[in-house]
Amino acid sequence: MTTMLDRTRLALTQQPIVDMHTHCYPPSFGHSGVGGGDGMLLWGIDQLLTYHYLVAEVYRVVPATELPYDTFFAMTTREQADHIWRHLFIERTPISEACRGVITTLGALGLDPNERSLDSLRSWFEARDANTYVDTVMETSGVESITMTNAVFDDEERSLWLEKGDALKDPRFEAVLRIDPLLQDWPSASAKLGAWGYGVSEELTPRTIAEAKRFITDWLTRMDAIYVAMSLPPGFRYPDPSNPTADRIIAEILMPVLADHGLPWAMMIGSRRHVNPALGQAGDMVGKADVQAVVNLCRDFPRNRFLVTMLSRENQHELCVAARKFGNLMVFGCWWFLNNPSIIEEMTRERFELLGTTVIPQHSDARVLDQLIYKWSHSREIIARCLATQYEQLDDTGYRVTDEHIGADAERLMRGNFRSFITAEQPVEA
Ligand code: RAT
Ligand code: ZN
Repeated sequence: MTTMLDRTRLALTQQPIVDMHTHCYPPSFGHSGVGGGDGMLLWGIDQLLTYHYLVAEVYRVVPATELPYDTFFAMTTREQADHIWRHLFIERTPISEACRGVITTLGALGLDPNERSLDSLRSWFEARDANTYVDTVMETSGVESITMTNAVFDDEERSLWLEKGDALKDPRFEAVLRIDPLLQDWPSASAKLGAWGYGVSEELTPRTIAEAKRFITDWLTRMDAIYVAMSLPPGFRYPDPSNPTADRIIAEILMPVLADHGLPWAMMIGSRRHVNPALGQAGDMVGKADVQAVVNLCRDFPRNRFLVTMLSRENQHELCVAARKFGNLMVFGCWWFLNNPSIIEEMTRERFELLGTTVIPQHSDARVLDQLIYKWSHSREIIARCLATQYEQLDDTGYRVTDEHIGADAERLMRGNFRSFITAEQPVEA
């Protein structure tokens, strides 16, 4: 007999996904090839193994007293991958989520999950062509559109856009203007804007405000960006009496420019950067943040829309309650340290119970293209289980849950809610 879970799983598997936040790029941004290189599209076994989540994990096994951080980071990508493979995959059982992800990915690509030789895996990846491989990964993962993170304050990325412009664009990928330094380090951000030809000074004069808006507009247009994103620390507050400059940047620059363009602001709140600076990208931490800041923004800026994810498990319930109060708030994803099955399950159930289907349950945050495969297959299964439970409970009341209901919900959750939120003319009234 076909169970509710079978029906839900089938609908979710058949539903193409819009992945609303990744760090993946099309081959036009240059690609790493197998074993390393300078391009921005990372793919293949060596990149999968040197993912910063796994760098953190290998330092649990071989501490810095045995392998100093700078020695590790001076090694080639291939040597780093050898080290991680040996300690996390050969000498131990790869049970962590990030380790299992590599195994899931290999299996889904038709490779042997029991393979112990990296050489033979490398040969398989070496035979792929990057451009065709993007299609292979999208088909295997069920992702129809990949949303990039386009950091304009990153010199490498900024020069690429200036040099190649439209030649970077690839219909499989959509751009997002990422501008963390604007709020996190205004003195240096304003100096950069000045150097890039905008009449911006550190003081928020009317001219600075107009020119900073022009900067954002120029880059939204250049990239065809579908929203603006920032990662924010746990201490982020709005209003923030200790940081009146940040309050003004939000109120006088960001909110008006986004309202004019009809685009949302994605806030990723709760990352405490560089608690162990020597670990590089792997050295960031989580901290509990302030949901009231989100509430204040949603209330004070009804013409704006906010896509919000928070990194601390402790913030999730309060964030769901906030979303019940404001139609211009869309909760998304199980971010970074929350992207683990036990927590995804808890958060997804909580969201379905409090918000029905008006959420974006997941984004992949993939940094390596191939990760789309495991991040989505692991999450899709959990979302299916959580959704099937809701349907079963409805079914128990005598309500008939049809395949049409299930298909429509799958569409909303995996694509439609995001698409309508980024294109909505006006926020839905609370
Ligand atoms: O999840 C990650 O890989 C983090 O390193 C961050 O990139 C985070 O997702 C972010 O976008 O800031
Ligand atoms: Zn990210």
